[in-house]
Amino acid sequence: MSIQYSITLRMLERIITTVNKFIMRLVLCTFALLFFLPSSAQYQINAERVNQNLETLKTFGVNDEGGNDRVAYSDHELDARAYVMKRLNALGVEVRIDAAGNISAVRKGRKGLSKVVAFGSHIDAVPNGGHYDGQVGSMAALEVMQTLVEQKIKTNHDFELLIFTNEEGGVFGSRALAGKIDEGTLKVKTSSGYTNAEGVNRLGGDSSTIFSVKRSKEDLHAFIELHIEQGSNLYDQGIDVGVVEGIVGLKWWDVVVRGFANHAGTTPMNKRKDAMLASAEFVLSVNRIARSIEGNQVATVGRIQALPGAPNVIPGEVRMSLEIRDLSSNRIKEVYEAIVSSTKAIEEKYQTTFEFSPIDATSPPAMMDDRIRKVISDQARTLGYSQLSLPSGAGHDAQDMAMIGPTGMIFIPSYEGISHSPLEYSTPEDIANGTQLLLNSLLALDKMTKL
Ligand code: HGY
Ligand code: MN
Ligand code: MN
Repeated sequence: MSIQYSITLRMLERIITTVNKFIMRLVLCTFALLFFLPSSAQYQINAERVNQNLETLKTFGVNDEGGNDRVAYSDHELDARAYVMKRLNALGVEVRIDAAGNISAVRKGRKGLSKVVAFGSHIDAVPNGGHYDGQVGSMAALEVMQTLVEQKIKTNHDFELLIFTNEEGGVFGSRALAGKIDEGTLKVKTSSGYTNAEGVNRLGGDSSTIFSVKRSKEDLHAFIELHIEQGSNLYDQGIDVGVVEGIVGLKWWDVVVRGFANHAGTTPMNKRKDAMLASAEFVLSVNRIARSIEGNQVATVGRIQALPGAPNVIPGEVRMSLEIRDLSSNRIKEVYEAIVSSTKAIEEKYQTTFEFSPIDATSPPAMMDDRIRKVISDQARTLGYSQLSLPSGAGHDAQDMAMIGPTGMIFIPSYEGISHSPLEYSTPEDIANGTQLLLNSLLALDKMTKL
């Protein structure tokens, strides 16, 4: 063997060894990437902290019966919002109140993309409500933000936390973002006694520039709201999380019944024009009509006031609310028309008149985005949570966000399906599960360049 030949052989051996080493390293690196480097599934939310924050939030507006008096625009709500903003400010994210009073907190992504990944809910409650509706989703959103900051998670998009204004009085804040409010909405008087215009100014918004908050499809990559189910499907079946298919639309009306106020002792029973009696028959008729049509529609008279409101005066006027909900706008119209036409006979029978005026607090039915539903479902499977796909009978800010961009909702179980009641409850474990699923789903959506 010539010297030249043996040198060539040795060189060849060296090259093969180097290539082998390179291949081995490549295999090892891939292995490490797959199994040891962080993936979204390995970012853990702090289960104890999210539940502790919810306990603290309860203190703003808790009443003697354990219920929640934190109606939108009340002093209790102002205090609760100050608490949430303090927590957000401490995280060093960009916190602001928009003209509609919505709290927005943005953490910048690394790519300077114009569309945000948004998430959030509301912290206002119905009168004597519970401590979980909206509030679980809001504290989960805070926990997501805190986890992103604390664990220095790099995201492609900006992540925006939203706490919406006056959800319970007609999803006001999210409707403003969707550009669905007008002067009439601003004049609506809310449970706090303030109009929406007065209320948003109390929150630090600006009713004079409110229409400027409208966002466009170019602004939103994706939005997810975590919420308690407020029904009993998950609770009854022992299922961990719900993937929401769609949200019912709802419409509200003021109903005024006019009769004749007269002496309750001297007016014989056959000579009365009793607005309360006519209203009683109306309430029964609303229930009967909603049940008589096939489907899942619901109709409710939830507020009633007799005037002048004295034991010894036959009510001359009654003011009521009417609410109808369904996944189809046509069905809502059909039920409304049947209810209105049923009042003709009541008017005649009791010598009264009925007047219906729409309240500007309407939300359209909204389907959730299929791709986001799949992301939530896949992430729930990876986390080992049992899941159910289901519609929402309650209204949510997510239905207005769905008009702006791809939107999804996650539900967690509500104890015995009770909601809008001081007895509302979800377990700390379910709250932690929901929060983890929210984080994982948002991070998965962040990786998707286009939805
Ligand atoms: O009334 C609703 O459905 C919601 O809880 N705001
Ligand atoms: Mn509610
Ligand atoms: Mn809610």
